[in-house]
Amino acid sequence: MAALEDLVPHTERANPRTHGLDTASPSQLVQLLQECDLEIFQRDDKATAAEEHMTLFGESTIRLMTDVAAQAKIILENPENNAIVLSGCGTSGRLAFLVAKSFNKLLQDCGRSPCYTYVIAGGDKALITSQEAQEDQPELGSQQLREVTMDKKMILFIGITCGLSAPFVAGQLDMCLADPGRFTAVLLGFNPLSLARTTKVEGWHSSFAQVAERIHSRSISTTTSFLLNPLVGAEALTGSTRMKGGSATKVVLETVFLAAHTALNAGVAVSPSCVRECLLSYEAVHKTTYACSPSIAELVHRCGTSLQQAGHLYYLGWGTLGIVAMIDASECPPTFGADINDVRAFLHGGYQTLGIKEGDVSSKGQQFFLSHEDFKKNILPCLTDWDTVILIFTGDDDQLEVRCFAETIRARSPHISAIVHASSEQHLRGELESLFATIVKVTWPTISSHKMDHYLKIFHWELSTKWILNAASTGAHVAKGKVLHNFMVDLKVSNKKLFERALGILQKFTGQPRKECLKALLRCIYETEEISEETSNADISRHIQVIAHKEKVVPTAMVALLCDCSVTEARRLLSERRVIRDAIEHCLDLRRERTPIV
Ligand code: S6P
Repeated sequence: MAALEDLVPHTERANPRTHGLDTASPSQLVQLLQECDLEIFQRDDKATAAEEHMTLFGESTIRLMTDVAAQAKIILENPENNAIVLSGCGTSGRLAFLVAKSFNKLLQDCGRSPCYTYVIAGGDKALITSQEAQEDQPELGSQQLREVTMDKKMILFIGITCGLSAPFVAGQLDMCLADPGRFTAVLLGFNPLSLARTTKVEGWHSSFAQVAERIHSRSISTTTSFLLNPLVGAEALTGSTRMKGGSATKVVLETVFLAAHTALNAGVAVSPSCVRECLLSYEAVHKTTYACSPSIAELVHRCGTSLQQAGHLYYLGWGTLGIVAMIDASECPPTFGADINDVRAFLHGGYQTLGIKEGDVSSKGQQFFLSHEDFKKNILPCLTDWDTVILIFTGDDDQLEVRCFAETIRARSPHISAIVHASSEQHLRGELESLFATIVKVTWPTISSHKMDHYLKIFHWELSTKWILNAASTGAHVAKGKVLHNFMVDLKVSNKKLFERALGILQKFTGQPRKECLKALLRCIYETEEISEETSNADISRHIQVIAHKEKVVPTAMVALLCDCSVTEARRLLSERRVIRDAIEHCLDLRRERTPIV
């Protein structure tokens, strides 16, 4: 019989390396993230059953990526009539957007028509703020796919769902499967097929696993369907697929499309060696980035101090690195239950640089203010000593402009840091460097002036920035006490996946059966001690709607279970400690005292 842990999807497993994440110092934390990120590039040497242990460098993965690139090449031969659609929810959708944007630019640079497009659950505003609930809606997914492909002849659709779980993507894949004459469907994720989500999608005909199974069986005999699901190891922060899942998504997609474009430009077939070489170059990014571990740890420390003192983190980025920063900031509310103002990103050129379908959406509210000018107008005048401002730029950006901006900020706050990417030939002016209290300077080997190499360089810098900012925002929330061991306990339960995760966390830390945990969770959601039969049996979507307006629901349920007390009492106990982790540790200690081990 399979052990219980074997039934948990890889993307939801606790990484054994990071059990002590919550008590790690900034440099230990960076070391742990370095080790976890390296797992993305693990080799197939421990492989037993081919499919169950497929890794990024595994032969079958490289073959699959080559095959998908060959399909992409076919589409790219006629970009006016065809389309490549990348789609996903949350981080997966944001990366779909970023990758589509980059490759459209590459096409335009080569004098061709752009043919990449993206779909993200929740629409363009989900690129900036989290809209997790739409992940649960398969019909919305297919409807949006229909809209962007209406007038297209042939479509390569890549549905990204790290956990092989998002119903939004299932709806789209189902639609592609129904029309193999037009659609080639690729499912990209990081779990084995056997661990795809099996729960039936509310109000729909199938589970995600059933759709994934159909993709897989069709992939055996045709080239209209592919299942691309290498394993990249568990996340450093349990379930936080924005981290490794997101990085691996970026690596896989960019490798596939770079291989396709290279073959197209050279008029040859896509080669597996091109795919392999590209993957190797991404592996080298890991080395180059983490060679800066001491300065990344300094940055993590500074960001942690800010959040501990109720200060804010402000990312000010240039070019696509600014978009990477925007993505990192947008993930903090759903991941850490953070306030939208805790971590904010501002982009040089604002909506013009972002280039989304809906254009400038800043009229939707203050959280959609995005440009450096918005920062100067709305944030700078109220900057405090507890805030940290991080400038993110490259040796290709205008150093004079960066310096002027840095000086303006410096006049208000000493806590200004920088993440800078430059080739070994590019030098930062001393007067610019001296403005930053902390600087993560990533130095890259000089590359050829070939167009493809230029794009690859930018992709590398983006990934490197992603790793550094993921470390900064995760480390800062760890310092704030949001994490217990390697579990985020104060998660915002905004969709079914997160509802399930919340139940798993309660079971793990309280040792109570699922039924009791569900009861406690419902008591906290509805703030009552008596849960009616009707509420117990209601669809999870109803509970999620109620949770949207509540704070600290999971920690409250955990305290109620650990201390065997009412919701009101649990809320009181939680409020006695400023840090959630301390409050829960205290309850765990109390319980140990009550039930000593004999
Ligand atoms: C995870 C992130 C989420 C996920 C989203 C999609 O750290 O906060 O927004 O990206 O839930 O997940 P998946 O498994 O479908 O890619």
